[in-house]
Amino acid sequence: MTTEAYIGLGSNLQDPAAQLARAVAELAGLPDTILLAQSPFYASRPVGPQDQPDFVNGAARLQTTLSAHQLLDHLQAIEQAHGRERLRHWGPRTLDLDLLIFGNETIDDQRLTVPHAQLANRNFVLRPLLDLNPDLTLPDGRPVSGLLEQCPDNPLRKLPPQPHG
Ligand code: ROI
Repeated sequence: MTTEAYIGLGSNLQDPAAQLARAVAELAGLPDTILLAQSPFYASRPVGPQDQPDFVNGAARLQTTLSAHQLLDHLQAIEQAHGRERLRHWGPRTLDLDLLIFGNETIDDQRLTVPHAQLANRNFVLRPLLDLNPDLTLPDGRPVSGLLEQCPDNPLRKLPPQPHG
């Protein structure tokens, strides 16, 4: 079965935009997966603890025959390869890859909550999703465009296109 999946990317350490560009290239290289599109990248102040650098965020749209859990395994392997350390909860990180949306599937188990639990509260996730697909809806039918209207506004600065990672 082929599924369209949306991945959220975030970083605020060690040249964040370059981390994201490299991660997008790595997503494009995953087995049984095609990178359909990548969003622009956006810089913003951290949501949560303020004593850390600004984040860069973006999103990628994939087509895959992997299962959601197989895809998660690959995302976690890419995070590890970027030297990810989670120093503290809601703290700085070299690379965060979140499985935001996986077709029309709703998943809630020990490893995975899809759609992502914090999606609706984070404009740095919703804005790039809408760049990828202005008509995107969640499995419960809610349009992502409506979520963005309701979402707290943390100002986003669109970055110029990055060289490929
Ligand atoms: N804030 C922003 N702007 N971007 C993120 O990706 C991000 N990720 C997080 C926390 C610390 C919650 N804040 C963030 O995990």
